[in-house]
Amino acid sequence: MQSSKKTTQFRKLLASAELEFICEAHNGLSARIAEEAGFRGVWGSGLTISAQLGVRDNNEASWTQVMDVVEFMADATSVPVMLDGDTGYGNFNNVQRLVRKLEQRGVAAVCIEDKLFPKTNSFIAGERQPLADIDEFCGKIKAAKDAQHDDEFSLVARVEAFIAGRGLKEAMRRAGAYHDAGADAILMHSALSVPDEILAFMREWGDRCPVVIVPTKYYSTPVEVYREHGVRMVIWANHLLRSAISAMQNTARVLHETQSLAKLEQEIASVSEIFRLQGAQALEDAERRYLPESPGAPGAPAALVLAASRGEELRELTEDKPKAMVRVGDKPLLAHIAASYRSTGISDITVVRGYRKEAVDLPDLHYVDNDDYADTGELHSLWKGLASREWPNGVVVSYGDVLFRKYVLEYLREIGDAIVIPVDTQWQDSVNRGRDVDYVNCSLPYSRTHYNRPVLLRKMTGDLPQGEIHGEWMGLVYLSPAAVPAVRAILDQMHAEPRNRTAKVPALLNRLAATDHPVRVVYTSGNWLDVDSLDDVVNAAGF
Ligand code: SPV
Ligand code: MG
Repeated sequence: MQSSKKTTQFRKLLASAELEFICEAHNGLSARIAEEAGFRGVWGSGLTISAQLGVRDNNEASWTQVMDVVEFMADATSVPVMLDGDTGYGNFNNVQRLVRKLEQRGVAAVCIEDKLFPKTNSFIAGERQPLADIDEFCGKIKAAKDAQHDDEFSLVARVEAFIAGRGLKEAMRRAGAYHDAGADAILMHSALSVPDEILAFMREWGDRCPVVIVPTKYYSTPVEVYREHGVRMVIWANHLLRSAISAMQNTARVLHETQSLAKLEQEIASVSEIFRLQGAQALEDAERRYLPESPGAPGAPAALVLAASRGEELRELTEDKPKAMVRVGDKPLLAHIAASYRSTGISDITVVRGYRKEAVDLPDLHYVDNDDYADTGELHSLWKGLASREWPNGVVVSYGDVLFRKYVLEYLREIGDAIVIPVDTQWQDSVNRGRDVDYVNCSLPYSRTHYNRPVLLRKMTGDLPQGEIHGEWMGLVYLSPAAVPAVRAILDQMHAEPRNRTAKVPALLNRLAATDHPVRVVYTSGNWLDVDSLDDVVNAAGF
């Protein structure tokens, strides 16, 4: 349905054999939220559009200001929007211009009501609800229908007879006249807390043309009743704004009272959810398509990401793809890692893939395959990766399941040593998490006062006695241009020893430390995440 013109989509809703529901929205964001929830149409409510502008529902916002809002709503959605056009903002002439402008801005339908400009919201004081002259209003309807260029644009005529206390006879008289004047549907409104007026009208009206209702006041009636009486469309007319108001009032109050974000953070939408709703991912994709490939910062090292293993611990998530391609938030883990590299000017990124290698297909990355992934370890992938090409500017090696903040990369390169690893002093956090941890013992423990003394790796292993642990390796290694050939030579030696076939990267780092290749340690604190469990996948989305 979504592929047809919005005016056609709206027509189909009016003609549907089912009872259809459309939902209020008051700006682009709320319109998108309504569509995402599944609504096949959006109501551009006069009440809530004016309210979100901070003015009354009395035509205080000019019609062009309303038009600007409804244009954002139409742009933000692929389902049709019907604007609540109040009384049409003037006479027949103003209605004609309104219809043409709505068509130009992608709005599928307009509803106009038979009251006088400036109107008053239907739920405010019945005696202040003077009705329009029937013939004058019929002239507006005819003018609107004559003005539309697209045959499928819909005009809904809203009858306010019940709102003005004029009863069923007047409601019938008006609905009949508006139908004869060419309205595509009748919106019958009622301010009672029971649906009696609406149901009485439906019994008299039959199925002469589609009827739309707004059960704001008679909200407790089950929708089945409307279905049985032949109502075609229900408008939930103000509920997104009302829920937003409650949420905002609570947030503002708690923030003001507690001066703390701690409690709220869990309750409110994340910043990345805002980005998602704004369509940030589509822009990122477009940048890759339309912007020239970033040459990377001059002299920047390359990156080598080891992503050949499946990650069994993520169970069904890794049935058809390796861990590196599991979605975290809006994109695969590997895309987050590539973005971290690119943000520091590292754009030459090579990925060693193995398990389900065909699923590792992000653009603008280089690939090396470790087809022996099933019975080899990461050291084998590293050996293959380093052997695949030259690394004239050096290389940062990392894992396909480790997220890190970009400052860590900058830090590694700034040190100036040939081989540098980051070590997290917050290693206690990892105890009892039941995952593989690489504990590190160094030449000096972390010291706040001697933070710039060079520290070297002595030993890295998962079963270091607690008293010897100085930190946890973060899974990154920087190799300077000069270090690369030396490391490759050692990897060649290690590769020749069969027991190293399943070895991991710490085996190399221990070998380097034990031979004449100092491994410089930089102590850091947090700011990385090893995705080892389903919980980690969820946490990583907020990283
Ligand atoms: C609106 O949503 O602005 C409406 C419906 O016109 S009501 O507020 O019930 O009048
Ligand atoms: Mg209104």
